[in-house]
Amino acid sequence: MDDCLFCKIANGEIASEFLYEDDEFVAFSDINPIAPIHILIIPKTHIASADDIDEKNSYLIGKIFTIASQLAKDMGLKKGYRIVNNCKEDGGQSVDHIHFHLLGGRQMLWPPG
Ligand code: IU
Repeated sequence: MDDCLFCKIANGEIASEFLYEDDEFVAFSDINPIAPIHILIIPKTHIASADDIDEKNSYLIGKIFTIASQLAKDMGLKKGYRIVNNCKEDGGQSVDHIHFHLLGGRQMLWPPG
């Protein structure tokens, strides 16, 4: 999508250091980290939110969790981590290109705000 920030990061229009990249995904550090490790994993294709997951694209979600697990190992998150997806306005989504937060390096709290 032309005016999507994360599409521009994914296609290289906006320079970013990728911690992971393959044909379908990129992962990069969040610009405003809320944990010692805070990585965003996004598909290169534009999907607005989790609300737009359907039978055709749902395979991407499994791949995202596989990438998160590998990144967590790479980052040494042996004690665990959290994967978060915020969906639409009430879910706290601020960038309308589906993304999963990989958070680690501190004790996570529950419930989230
Ligand atoms: P959210 O789930 O939509 O709220 O998460 C969006 C994240 O994107 C948030 O943690 C921002 O700090 C992050 N982010 C970024 O990493 N780079 C940017 O240029 C912008 C937002 I705008």
